[in-house]
Amino acid sequence: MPPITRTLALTAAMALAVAALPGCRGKQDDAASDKADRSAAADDTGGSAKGDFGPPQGQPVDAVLTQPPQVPPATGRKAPAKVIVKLDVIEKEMPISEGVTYTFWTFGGTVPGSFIRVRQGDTVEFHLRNMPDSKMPHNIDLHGVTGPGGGAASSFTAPGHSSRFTFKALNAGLYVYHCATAPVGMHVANGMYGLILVEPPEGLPAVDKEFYVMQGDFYTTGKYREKGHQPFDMEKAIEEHPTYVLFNGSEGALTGDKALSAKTGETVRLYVGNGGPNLVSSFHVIGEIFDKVWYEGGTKFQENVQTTLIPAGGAAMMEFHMEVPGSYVLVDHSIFRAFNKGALAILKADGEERKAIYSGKEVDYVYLGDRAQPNMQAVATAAAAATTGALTVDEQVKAGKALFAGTCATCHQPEGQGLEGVFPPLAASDYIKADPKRVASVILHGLQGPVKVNGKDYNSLMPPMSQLNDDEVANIATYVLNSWSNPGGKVSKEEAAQVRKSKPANASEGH
Ligand code: HEC
Ligand SMILES: [Cu+2]
Repeated sequence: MPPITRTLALTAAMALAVAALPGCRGKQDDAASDKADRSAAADDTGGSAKGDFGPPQGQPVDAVLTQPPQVPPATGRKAPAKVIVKLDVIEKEMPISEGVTYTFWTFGGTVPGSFIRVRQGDTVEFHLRNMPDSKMPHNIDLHGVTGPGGGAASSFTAPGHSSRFTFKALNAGLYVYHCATAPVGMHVANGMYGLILVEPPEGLPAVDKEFYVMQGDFYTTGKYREKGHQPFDMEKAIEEHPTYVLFNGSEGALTGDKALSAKTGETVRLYVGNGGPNLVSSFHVIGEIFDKVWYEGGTKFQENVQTTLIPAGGAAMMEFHMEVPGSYVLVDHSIFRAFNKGALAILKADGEERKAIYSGKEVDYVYLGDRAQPNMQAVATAAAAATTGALTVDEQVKAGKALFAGTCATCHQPEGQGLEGVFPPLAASDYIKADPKRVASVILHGLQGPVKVNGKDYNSLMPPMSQLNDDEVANIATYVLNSWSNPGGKVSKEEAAQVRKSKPANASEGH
């Protein structure tokens, strides 16, 4: 028999055997069915039909809500309880990147919203309060709710009002919640999402560290990192062309001194959600392998996973044991999002080196980009000064230095010394000296073809860096001009904007 036919025949035989069971139960059949029941129980929780453990017992308890990246402690409960959740909707302006602000709509004042943790079988009394100074009505749809709209229909809340509804958490799992007020996409794009964990009755295995991370895509009228206040861009949102893709609602939310931290020898569990509104996340941690992934936030785990897919409006839990100290970079492996839209966070592990496991060096600027710097404060300071017209060369140089590390140093090296025969030096470059204006042009339009720098010939290609905004080009160019014995000078944001519109410089010009 060919394999497929044999499988079919077997399946048919099994179906017959199962169908025969209830009718004639001999001793042997009993044993067989017991075994079948037990193995079925092992890989089937019974879902919502088995999730009602009766009425709540004891006094009502207030849910512990935490701000990201914190996760509330395990409930530790062994019986169903009545749990009160009080969540406030707050519309507020917050940074989305250094020197860039955005009007977020939030659950609990943060993006993502407060983390909620309950136990399967709990009765949740949900209070949603919309702050009086809000401009919009809001509601909440919790994916962990069994019932039409997931709570949305019962929770429509005008500014200055509050609403209340109750649900029983029948299914264990990690669930997204979000606002579902029209236009739904806009409310979600403005940051209205978070996670609710419904623990299985026996709880989750204990780990050393738990973190709450949530991805979201954002749409601003200005370019990526264009400074100042940036309004929401509905057109870009509909086209699904995000300006930012972020973990925890702002660039740098989880880098520098806000990086997640752990120690070697510890087991880390991440609760990762994806608020969308549009993108699916290819979630990956550079330098780690997930020992376990509870894919889609469900009950079963897969082991030894590199990258896990998290749908918009979905979540996953993952666990790994930390062996080697250093920086681990959380990314959406749709990789332009990590390096050009902000989807990058850092988990820093402290501990003893373990050369037998990993002999290499710490992850460098190739992966960390400009996040290798402890922070990008200098960039924000420069941008703020630029808007008031008080920007000094010194501020530009500081900002440019931070940006250079993540954008140019890969090729031209951290001190601008270049790499002989491959990347020309920027330090004491006679090419720059011959015409300092060329720096901004080379940055924006790239350079190709033969070029002689300090007596050495190069014939290669520098890709245009037109993704940088005018501020960034001005600051990097000013930094280069004022470093390593170059002639000095200053490039303004306006000049950078002009160069962007002008035609590229020819590499061989002037030589
Ligand atoms: C991917 C590698 C790469 C990156 C990143 C890069 N460059 Fe270049 N750059 C080159 C190469 C290669 C050349 C020479 C091109 C040629 O042969 O025509 C060059 C040439 C130059 C030159 C003119 C020659 C000289 O040495 O004076 C300047 C100025 C320059 N780059 C500045 C920058 C700045 C500023 C940045 C960051 C915004 C940057 N480059 C990023 C590869 C790179
Ligand atoms: Cu809303």
